[in-house]
Amino acid sequence: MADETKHDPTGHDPGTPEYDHPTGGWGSMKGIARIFGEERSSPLVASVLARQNKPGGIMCTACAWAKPAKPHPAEFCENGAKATLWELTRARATPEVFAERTVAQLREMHDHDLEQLGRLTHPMRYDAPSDRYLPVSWAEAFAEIGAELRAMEPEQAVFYSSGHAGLEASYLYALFARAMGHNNLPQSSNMCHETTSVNLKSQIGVPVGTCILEDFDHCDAIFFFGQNTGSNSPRFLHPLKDAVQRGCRIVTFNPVRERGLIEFADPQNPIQMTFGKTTKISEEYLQVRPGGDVAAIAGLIKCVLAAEDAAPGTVLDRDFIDTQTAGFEEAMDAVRAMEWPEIERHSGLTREMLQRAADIYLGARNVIGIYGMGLTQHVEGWLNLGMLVNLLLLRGNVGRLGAGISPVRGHSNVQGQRTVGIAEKTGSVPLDKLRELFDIDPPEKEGLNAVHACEGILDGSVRAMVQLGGNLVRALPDRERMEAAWPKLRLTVSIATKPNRSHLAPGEVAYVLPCLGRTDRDEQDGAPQAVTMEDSLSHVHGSIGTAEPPSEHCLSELAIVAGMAEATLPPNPKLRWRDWTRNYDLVRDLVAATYPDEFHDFNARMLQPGGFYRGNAARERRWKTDSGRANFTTPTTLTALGHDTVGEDAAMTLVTLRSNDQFNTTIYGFSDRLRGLEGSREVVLINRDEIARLGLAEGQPVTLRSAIEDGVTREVGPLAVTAFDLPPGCVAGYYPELNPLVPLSYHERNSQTPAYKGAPVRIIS
Ligand SMILES: Nc1nc2c(c(=O)[nH]1)N[C@H]1C(S)=C(S)[C@@H](COP(=O)(O)OP(=O)(O)OC[C@H]3O[C@@H](n4cnc5c(=O)[nH]c(N)nc54)[C@H](O)[C@@H]3O)O[C@H]1N2
Ligand SMILES: Nc1nc2c(c(=O)[nH]1)N[C@H]1C(S)=C(S)[C@@H](COP(=O)(O)OP(=O)(O)OC[C@H]3O[C@@H](n4cnc5c(=O)[nH]c(N)nc54)[C@H](O)[C@@H]3O)O[C@H]1N2
Ligand SMILES: [Mo]
Repeated sequence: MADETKHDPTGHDPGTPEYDHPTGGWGSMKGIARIFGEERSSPLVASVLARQNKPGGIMCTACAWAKPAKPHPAEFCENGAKATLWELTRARATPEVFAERTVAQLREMHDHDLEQLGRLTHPMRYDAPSDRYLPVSWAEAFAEIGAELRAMEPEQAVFYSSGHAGLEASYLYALFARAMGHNNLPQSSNMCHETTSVNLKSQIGVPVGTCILEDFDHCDAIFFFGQNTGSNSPRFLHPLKDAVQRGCRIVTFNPVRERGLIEFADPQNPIQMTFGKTTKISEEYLQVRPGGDVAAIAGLIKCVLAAEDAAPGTVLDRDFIDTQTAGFEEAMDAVRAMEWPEIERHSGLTREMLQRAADIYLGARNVIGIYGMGLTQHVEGWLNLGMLVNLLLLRGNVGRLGAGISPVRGHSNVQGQRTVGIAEKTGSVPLDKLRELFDIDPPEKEGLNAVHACEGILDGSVRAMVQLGGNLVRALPDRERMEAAWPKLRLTVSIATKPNRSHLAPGEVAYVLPCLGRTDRDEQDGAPQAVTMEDSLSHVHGSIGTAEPPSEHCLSELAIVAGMAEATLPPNPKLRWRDWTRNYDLVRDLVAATYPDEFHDFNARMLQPGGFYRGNAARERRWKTDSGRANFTTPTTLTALGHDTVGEDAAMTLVTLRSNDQFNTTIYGFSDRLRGLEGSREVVLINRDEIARLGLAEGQPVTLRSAIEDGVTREVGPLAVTAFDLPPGCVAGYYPELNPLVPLSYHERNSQTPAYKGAPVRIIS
């Protein structure tokens, strides 16, 4: 089925991509300037950007990369600036804008144009007879949402959050769910790093990475798997560049040659900017096949074991292995049993390439392993992580300065929301504390994650979906099935800054509630309020918005959560929603009372330069695992894919990518500058030899069809065949356009993270 939101503003034929310029540099400045022009941002922009990611300033609304204690003069990147400008637009999606269009007409608009309507200004309620959103008062909205939620069983409601909202609103949102009687608190990380939260926990006892910024000053080598720094966490390029300049060696595994990991021109460095001098980032860039990291790391481990066999007692950290780990022998036996031809076939890399990479590992005293969606969004994602942890454990590269594992998180507060209780699993939530603090009876039963919530929407057992940020209808797998099921929900509520696709699949009772963004001034009782977030490296920062709010009717996320909670729950003198809304310090006191080890003196510490560190047990070699040690993982297969790719008739592996011009489902524009792809997102990228092998021609329109046969036909097209430097056997294209091709059932084994990087598809010409 063709995507109804096709959009090619320039009519440009994507052709063959060529981009050989470094990341950063003047190109990134132009990217910012274009959004600046287009977005009609307010004149405040310059002052807001100047405060971005500085102590006491505004923490970036885009990614979760760390905020250093000593920031650069401009501590923001191209994409962080775009996110800020997107939020500071002067365009307004007013009731008049909604009055001019039916929801059916809005559905004809491209996602890019939909968000371009601007900031939401009024609470809106869907009116089915006119097929329009009409303005309502906050009092009416809260009263009806409360009545609807009270009328259903608590477990029929799902409270989703995208990782934007601050720790204060998030803490109250989770409290609201538990006071109501459910743990249905799925989060964007269910589609993202849930693989990390679940599997790192069982492997090394923590659900997050072990590194802090200081480690990047002391590492000798970095092994980089499936994370596109140049587009998705560009500020991380600074410590990477500094590390390289001090002699650290970087090895990258990625099917795509991502510019940011090849070379970098520092926009903060006038000499690099003026003379075009750049820093080469990766010493070895290995174009692994999608899902081939298991085999690639198996190859590295075999090389390490061979080195130890050749010089016993000199290579492995035996003391560490013997005293701190479990499962070494069994895991290593399984790796030794793997044959090189199989390793080469699955990884797409030669033994020589892997030996060169292993030599870098062996030559380094301190090694950091970095990863992103390239490892997590696979059926056997647990094994991707398990193999990376195995590699690191062999030489004691976890829990000491300059070494460790570092997942690069997505949304700016995605990690923190989990920390303060947004969790469908109650294991790490101090329910007793909640009982004691609030006289409530929080349920112990595990709630629904994103995939389970979708199953509930499909089978009718879920009746309400509240979204604190985000755009689930676009972000989820199996989009066509989910979009069709959404309107059967009794209640849909979206707390959002801008209109998006999820608003166009209204439930029987549907509200879109406009909230303040992080850049906006948030005053309560005449006093400016701060909100807080936790970065990828577990540091917590305060953020204070200063921009004029888009309308007097926008409420803060915290006020909206509190308003809904008050309207839903029976009166309870310990649930002081109104007081908490007036003063966020009180909410931080609650967070501190609930999590005293990590958040003591929260109010006093939140504006500390560089943020305050929440600590990490694995970093101190305290292993909170079942075995009480760091666990080696025994590999059971050589690929992270859930399907086979051998044989003439084998399905292709679909990798869904983010462009450099989007933040998740928010499409800023149509330039994927760093990959040399311009003009259209309706493309399927294929290796040139594969195009010939399959008898296709460049530019030819084709349809992709899912190769999972479960009675559902999943197709997207037409997509223009575009030659691109990729390993054989795979195709790539853009998220979210290709989401209909990923079945809901095709997910990581332990965490149900959708396998967005490894779904099997066929090309239909
Ligand atoms: N500008 C911008 N910044 C963002 C976002 C955004 O959309 N735009 N999104 C935010 C969010 S929520 C997240 S989670 C992060 C996502 O950031 P990343 O983790 O970088 O996620 P992706 O861009 O989806 O894919 C990462 C890389 O994985 C590679 N890859 C695909 N399959 C494989 C594989 O099997 N093995 C290996 N080794 N590599 C593979 C791809 O080529 C790609 O370079 O970024 C955050 N930051
Ligand atoms: N095929 C494929 N699908 C994927 C992925 C992939 O790599 N491939 N990646 C997955 C990943 S990693 C993630 S995290 C999810 C993302 O899924 P989501 O987090 O659900 O989606 P976003 O696109 O980040 O949400 C964008 C919307 O958030 C709202 N918004 C923006 N700022 C704010 C704010 O400050 N407050 C509030 N309340 N609302 C705000 C705006 O209305 C905007 O339209 O997508 C997943 N889907
Ligand atoms: Mo994400």
